Amino acid sequence: MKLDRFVRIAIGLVVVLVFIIAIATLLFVTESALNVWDRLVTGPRLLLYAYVAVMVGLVVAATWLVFRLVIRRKPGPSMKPSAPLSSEEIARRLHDADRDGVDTQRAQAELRQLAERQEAGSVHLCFFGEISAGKSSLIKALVPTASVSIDAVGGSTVDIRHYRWRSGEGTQILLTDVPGTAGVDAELDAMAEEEARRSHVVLFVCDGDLTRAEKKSMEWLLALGKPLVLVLNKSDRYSPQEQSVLMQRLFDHLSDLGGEIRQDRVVAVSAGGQSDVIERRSDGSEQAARRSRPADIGVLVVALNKLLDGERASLDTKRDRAVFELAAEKLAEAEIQFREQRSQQIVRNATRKAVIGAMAAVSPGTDIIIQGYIGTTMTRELCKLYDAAPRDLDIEEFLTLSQSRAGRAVPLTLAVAGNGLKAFPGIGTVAGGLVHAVAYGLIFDALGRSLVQTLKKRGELMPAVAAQEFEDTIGEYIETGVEQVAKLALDQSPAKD
Ligand SMILES: Nc1nc2c(ncn2[C@@H]2O[C@H](COP(=O)(O)OP(=O)(O)OP(=O)(O)O)[C@@H](O)[C@H]2O)c(=O)[nH]1
Ligand SMILES: [Mg+2]
Repeated sequence: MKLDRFVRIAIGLVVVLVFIIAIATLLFVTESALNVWDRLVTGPRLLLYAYVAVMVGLVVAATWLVFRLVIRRKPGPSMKPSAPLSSEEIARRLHDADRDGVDTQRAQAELRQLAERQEAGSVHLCFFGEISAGKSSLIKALVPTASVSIDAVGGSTVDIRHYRWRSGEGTQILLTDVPGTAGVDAELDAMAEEEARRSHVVLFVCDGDLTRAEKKSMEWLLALGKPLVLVLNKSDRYSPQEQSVLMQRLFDHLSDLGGEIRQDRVVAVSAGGQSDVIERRSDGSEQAARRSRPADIGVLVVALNKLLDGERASLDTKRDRAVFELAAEKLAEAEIQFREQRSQQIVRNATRKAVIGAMAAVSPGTDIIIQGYIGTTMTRELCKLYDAAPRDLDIEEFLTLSQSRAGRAVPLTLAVAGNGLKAFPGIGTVAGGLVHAVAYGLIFDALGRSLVQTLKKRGELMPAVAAQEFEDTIGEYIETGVEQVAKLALDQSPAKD
């Protein structure tokens, strides 16, 4: 109780003292300021202006410094574009990526192909649908000379083929036959989806009510802004009543999924195709034969002519945008790959430097310090790679927090390092310095790899979150990294033989 009272009296005295100092300082500062001001207003004008200018300059400089240190810089708006991609925007992104060393070839190829198609000026229709819906048969019905592969067994089309067709109005049309989706090969599905995106109009071919997968594909295509005609093929298999019920259902699906509510966007046709029949001859013997079914695609031709007649310019704009988006996606994929490789390089570099530094130390201590040049440089480079713009304070805080986490893991790291080195034949008794160097490298390797994971997930450096990720994953990373780091240390070690 006595001590408590003593503490309170002491605090009271300190408060009084602080107040006295504050009042004295205020008086002193005010007096000096007024003195200076009096002298300035009575002195030459030029001196007054110069003085005020210097003061303003100092305030601006201090504000800028505080801003840089404390306020988080947000990544540029280019990260989340809301407006549709323009050709200038995609060209700018490609240029920047090229400059950074990203492999932009696949994205460039999309734009090159688009330019060629723009030049040719033809309208591009893509037949899209599940396997065996009758896409190839429809093309055959439109272009009888086309050599399309048609088979009763699903999956007869396994690549992309183009056929030329001239519409009633004389428009040059490129018909694209693509592999059917929902087969066993996901790569073929992706191929078909890409080709659909490159086209002006998609003819979504089905042969009955839509399956769940078909509805999903259609929703996705419509969300891309792709003009779409839903074609019910094989209508010869349905009675007129069945067909009208089916058509109503398809129309409802299309409008549910956001398609244009127009009667000529859903058509029922028979592409014909071929069927295998058993023919009975006059002598009573039987023989297998292949017969062509009659085709009836008149409504489709009318719908297409109407669609191409009215909307040519807007079709071009939509197609161009879809290809820009596709190119942007390919660029994004290339960027992810680039970041993956580059981040590994940065972490490997930092690890190597840490190992070399530890080996050069005259007497290795037991403490492992991750602040300092290597840690800061690695953190900054990784943040830059992932477009995170951390404050210097964040980097420092992250490293300080990670330091305490690493400290707790040191005994484990040293043990793992020692064991890891033993796995290399001919090392003999492992020297303490080498174990220490491997442990040091392992900490950097784990720190870098965990930071990459956080940056990938969050896109920014949040010190506490990143340090937590480091703590959660350090055990796993030192186990998986030990072989590589030990090898690296042995390569650097003069006593490796
Ligand atoms: N009854 C009937 N069968 C049809 C019609 N159109 C196509 N077929 C048959 O449907 C089967 C598949 O036709 P394809 O044209 O190969 O179908 P696809 O959509 O190109 O198939 P994949 O290329 O494998 O995805 C064949 O056996 C055709 O004969 C039609 O209008 N009526
Ligand atoms: Mg086919």
